[in-house]
Amino acid sequence: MIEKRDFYINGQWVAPSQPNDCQVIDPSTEDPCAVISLGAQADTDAAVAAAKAALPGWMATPVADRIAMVEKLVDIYKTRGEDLAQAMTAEMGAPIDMARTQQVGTGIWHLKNFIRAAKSFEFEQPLGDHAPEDRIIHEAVGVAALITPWNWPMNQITLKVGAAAIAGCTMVLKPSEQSPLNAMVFAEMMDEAGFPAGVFNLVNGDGVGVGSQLSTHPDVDMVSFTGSTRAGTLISKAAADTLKKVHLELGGKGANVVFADADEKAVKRGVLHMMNNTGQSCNAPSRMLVQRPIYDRAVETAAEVAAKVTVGNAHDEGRHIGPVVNELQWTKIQDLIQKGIDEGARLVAGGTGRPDGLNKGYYVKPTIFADADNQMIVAREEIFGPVLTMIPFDTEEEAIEIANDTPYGLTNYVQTQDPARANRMARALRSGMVEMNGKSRAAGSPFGGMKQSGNGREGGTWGLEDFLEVKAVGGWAAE
Ligand code: TXE
Repeated sequence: MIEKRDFYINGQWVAPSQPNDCQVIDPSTEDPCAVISLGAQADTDAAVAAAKAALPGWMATPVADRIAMVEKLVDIYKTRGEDLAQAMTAEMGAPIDMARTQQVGTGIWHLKNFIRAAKSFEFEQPLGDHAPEDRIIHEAVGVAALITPWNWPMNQITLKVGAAAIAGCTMVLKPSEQSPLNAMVFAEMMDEAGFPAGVFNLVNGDGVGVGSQLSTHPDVDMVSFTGSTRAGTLISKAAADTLKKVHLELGGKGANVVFADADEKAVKRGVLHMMNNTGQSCNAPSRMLVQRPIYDRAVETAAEVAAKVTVGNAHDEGRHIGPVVNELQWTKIQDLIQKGIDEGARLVAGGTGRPDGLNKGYYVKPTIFADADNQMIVAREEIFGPVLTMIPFDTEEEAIEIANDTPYGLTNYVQTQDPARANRMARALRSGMVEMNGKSRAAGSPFGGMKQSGNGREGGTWGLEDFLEVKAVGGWAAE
């Protein structure tokens, strides 16, 4: 079994201040695959102190040099893809082929987008022609705590580390205790890239320990968090006493609005999108709203597509979905599927229990509910598993009302071949992102939510700005 107890603090791998072992469980087998340590206050303090000490030097490093370090990181990343993929497959159950392509690929993509955005970003600019002596300076927020989840771990880590590093922030990363191994490979890459000691630190730990120690720490200037709305609320409260900046990327309950004139692949595409990463994506299109004239056919198609989605061990190559991350999530998903049945949604594929032949491992049946009402629990709660809820609608107005009737506002989807309607929908939907007709957003597009899906944006220029303060200078002398 892999033993990785050390933390990366001030440019070195150091032993934890006190023993506190934690097993990492492989969800494909339910067996432990590694042991790590959970940090204590002394470890958090040491990491924050290192980041604080490194801050002035890193802020004073020219932006071009900071960008060059991230470019070096990209080169190293390309050589460590297999290590990252194997780690994610073992600890969070991403099927190996999908881990190699999607999970690993997303990290390079984000880093490259930050490099491109930073090269054209004006870190200093005049206020305007009317005020030649006024200058706007964008400078680092300071010491940033980066708290990340397990579902798209390299995606979330690079979105935060790439932006923070180029912005001039120093940082302490606390990855999810469910998926610490890929983060430790990433720390090795940061070390190899040669970031100055203290710029990047990693302390493993859980939410109540290192997570809340970082959120309350007086020397942490900002927390950038991705995870549950529950933890996001706790972090906001914990950070309030020191008034640190809090950036939150939380859950979602996206609507995928399929109009009667949608292209013929729309339903199949929506089901497969929902099942990707075993449904463990905050932007999953988990409510499919279908216009009445094509509703019955859409339900049949969805059930057929779900029945063909194969489930299997994440270490096996090939196209299938893996287990969900852990027993807690498995049990939560089973409860929610049962609630859907109890509330009277029509189960047309899947259901409770493990798929046939998979008696060990956190496997869930690809599940489709039809004829749901938007007030049912399966239409309101983020299930975070391979479970799709289908809801019929008649008019465009009704679709907008149902889609927006949720506490979340992350991503919504629209399927129609009427361009005017597509654009009306894009304006009417209350979410940080809207994607139409199977087209995803381009490189550098901002990722983030409205309402209880959080605040701030990640990726590209917007992601960079989240780690920057805006300083207004009056009386700037001409040099
Ligand atoms: O998340 P947690 P969990 C949603 C999804 C899922 C649910 C629960 O609905 O079913 O959350 O997942 C750290 N202070 N998402 O329990 O607890 C924790 O250590 C500081 C959506 O695994 O939010 C980990 O690093 N930190 C989501 C991170 O928060 C705390 C991705 C995420 O764990 C903390 C994951 C605290 N009090 C789950 N409590 C998305 N937006 O993509 C926990 N943490």
